[in-house]
Amino acid sequence: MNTKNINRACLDRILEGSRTDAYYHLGISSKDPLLERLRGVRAIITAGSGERIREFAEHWSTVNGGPEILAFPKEERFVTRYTAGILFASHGMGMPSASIALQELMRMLYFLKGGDLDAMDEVFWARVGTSGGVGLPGGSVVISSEGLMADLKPYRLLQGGHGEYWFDGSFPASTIQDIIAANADSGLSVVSGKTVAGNDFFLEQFRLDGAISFETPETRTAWLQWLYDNGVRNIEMEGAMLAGYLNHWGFSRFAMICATLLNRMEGDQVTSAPEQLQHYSEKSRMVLFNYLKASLLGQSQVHTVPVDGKDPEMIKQAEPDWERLRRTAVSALGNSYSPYSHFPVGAAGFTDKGRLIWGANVENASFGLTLCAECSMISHLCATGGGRLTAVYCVNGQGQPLTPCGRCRQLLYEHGGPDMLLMTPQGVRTMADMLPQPFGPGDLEDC
Ligand code: R2B
Ligand code: URA
Repeated sequence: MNTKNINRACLDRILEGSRTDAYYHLGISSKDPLLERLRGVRAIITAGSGERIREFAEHWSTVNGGPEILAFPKEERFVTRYTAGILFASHGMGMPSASIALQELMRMLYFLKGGDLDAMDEVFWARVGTSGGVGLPGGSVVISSEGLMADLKPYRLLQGGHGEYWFDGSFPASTIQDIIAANADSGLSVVSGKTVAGNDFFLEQFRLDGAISFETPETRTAWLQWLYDNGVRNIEMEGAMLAGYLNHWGFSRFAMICATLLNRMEGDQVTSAPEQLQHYSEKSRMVLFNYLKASLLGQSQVHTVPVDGKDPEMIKQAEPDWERLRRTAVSALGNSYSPYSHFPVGAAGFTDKGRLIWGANVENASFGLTLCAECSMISHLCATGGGRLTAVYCVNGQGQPLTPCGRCRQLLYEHGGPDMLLMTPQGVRTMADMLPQPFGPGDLEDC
């Protein structure tokens, strides 16, 4: 936690008892006996709508065998519930509303944990919401890697006459990975990408259908394309502030999980039937709950290293340095030649002799002759001494794992064989998993 950024001068007086804190918008104070029952809180889950908060609390209670759901008395602004270690709180729409809820929740957490920064840091935060997809159809689930404003700059506020306060909008990468891993076998379409938070649903989301509109179809399309090219995958209204404030205090585990209601590349109006929209939002809840079950209840349904008849412990011991591979693949992105797709890809691998090799995609004006990052990595392998590939990591422009295309699986198989490990969006897999019933060098042996 970032001690210097916490307003301890004020908050410690509440702990000492010389002041009572009024969490005015949540409708409760630090003297309320109800709060005593929240001291064991392990996660704070927020959503825009109060109705969703009620549903989340019901679901979480059911998952935990039906413990009591505690309700905060005031519901005029926000709806707040607590059950089985999780505080569920609504925040309304937009950053001005959500920042009020968040600041009161952060203050309350400090009070609940008696100012113990380690205990506070163990708490997981999430916002679960809806959004407009950027190049993604309705019903996708986006786990945000970064929250940015509509100009792709981080969240900022006026600093009384002296300039601006800037906030870091990044979401912790390890939490994103864990959420993706917890959903690996869920069948849900989960992607990670940057998220833009618009201050106005219409104007700062470049809609043409508002009561006021400054855009033309051309400026709207150009903005959305610019977002897409910069790795943005969805648009909502709170994420830049949320990540900014949680980073400011230095929390290590927080995330934003939003369902897309439409593909903004195809339109402005949300026209799907209410049942369809409900079904879309339900997906983001399921993604969150799979993670909560895995991380809080230890009900890990996935996140397994494939065994392939081997002792999983042996595989774990031989675990490659995935973080080093990831960093190398991310730095290879800088060598990508992708002027046509604007979709850089980096790849990195270890050989059986411990050599680290890498490559990036190389496009061609003919399009069809484009070389994937894995092709260039394998050329690198052969050109610099060869060897067998033991572990490979490919990343997209956001540094998230990317699954090799069919052709590249064949190339990787040739140089790594069935036991080569591959990092995928669903966790580590073997080549045998990724290319079942392969054709390989062995098939030519009898010829
Ligand atoms: C997503 O949906 C709401 C607007 O419809 C807003 O709160 C958001 O971030
Ligand atoms: N929420 C938003 O903020 N934007 C959309 O397009 C859809 C939901």
